[in-house]
Amino acid sequence: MKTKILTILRGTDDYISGQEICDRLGVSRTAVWKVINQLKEEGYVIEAVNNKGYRITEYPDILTQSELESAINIESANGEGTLAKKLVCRDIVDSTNNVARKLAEDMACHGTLVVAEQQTGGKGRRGRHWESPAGTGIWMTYVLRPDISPDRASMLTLVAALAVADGIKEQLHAAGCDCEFGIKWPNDIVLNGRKIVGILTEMSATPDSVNYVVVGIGINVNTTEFDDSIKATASSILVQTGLHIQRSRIIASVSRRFEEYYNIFIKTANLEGLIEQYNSALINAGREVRLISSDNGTEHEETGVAKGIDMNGELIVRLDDGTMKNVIAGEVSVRGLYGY
Ligand code: BTX
Repeated sequence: MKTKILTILRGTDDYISGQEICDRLGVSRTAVWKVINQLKEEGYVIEAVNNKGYRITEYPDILTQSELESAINIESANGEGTLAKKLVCRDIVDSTNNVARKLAEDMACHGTLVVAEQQTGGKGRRGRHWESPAGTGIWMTYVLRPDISPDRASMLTLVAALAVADGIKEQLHAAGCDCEFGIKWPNDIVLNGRKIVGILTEMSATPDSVNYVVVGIGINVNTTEFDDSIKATASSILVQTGLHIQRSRIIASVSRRFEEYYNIFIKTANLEGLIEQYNSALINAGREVRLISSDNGTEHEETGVAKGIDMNGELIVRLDDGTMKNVIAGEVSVRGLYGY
């Protein structure tokens, strides 16, 4: 009922009378009043004006079940058109990817989304650590059950990157911010040259089919302090733009975009239908890149200009000697010559 009342209230900037809420939900005035008080205790600022009704004027930046569900309901026509089909909200976990994997083993459905306020053992790629302090970031993992061959699954990371980039961009634009923001191939998301998002995809599969894929996404939203080890490269939306964007809104936008792009991807099990969009979000496109590969411990470096991705998600680079090269994610590290 809290989610339903919150959904009604956040669906309009106008006042809604207590009576209208009662009529729409078939509940008593006292029940509505109780929920309004609970919401105020959680930090919502709600104006109550005689003969007009209630209106929310300020939202707390919290990730409760009702806050997230109502934000998702408003964003995606009451839960249609979102990849966040079932929400699991936790306070502290080791890693949302670990929780999601456990739920997936227990048959959690496609579109289960695990969200936590804090991770004590946030994971990056190749065993690296992901800093996930309480209350300021988004640490979340989607459980997906795509009917594709396992060798296609890594492309889901690029689909997720596009959804995250576009979801955040939508919120930044709504707040009036037009900044240098986009994807650094294959799946880092960069704002003014700083890393603000990381994505870790893990899969359980047989040689022929995928049991499940978990896509873990970390977004530094309102974080202001970073460990010395990452200070030079990491940042947050707040630090880079000065804008304090509510985390639930970003989760709702990203989940809607992810559903849309996932459905396009799954038709062909490649990125054919998303190349244009991905390339327009790609900050490397048209810029110089350094390709660093390692051959038996010896580093090998080539430079060229990134052209964009192909339908398999490989980065097409025109090398300085004019030859074209397709770069496979994970095999070569790509660095910009213009900073991070
Ligand atoms: P990555 O291997 O690309 O990035 C990890 C590296 O990024 C670290 O070695 C460190 O240098 C730097 N780093 C660590 N924490 C942060 C941070 N908060 N912001 C920016 N840079 C940082 C990227 O791996 C994949 C990260 C996925 C994180 C999500 S959070 C939800 C889900 N659960 C989980 O355990 N992981 C994923």
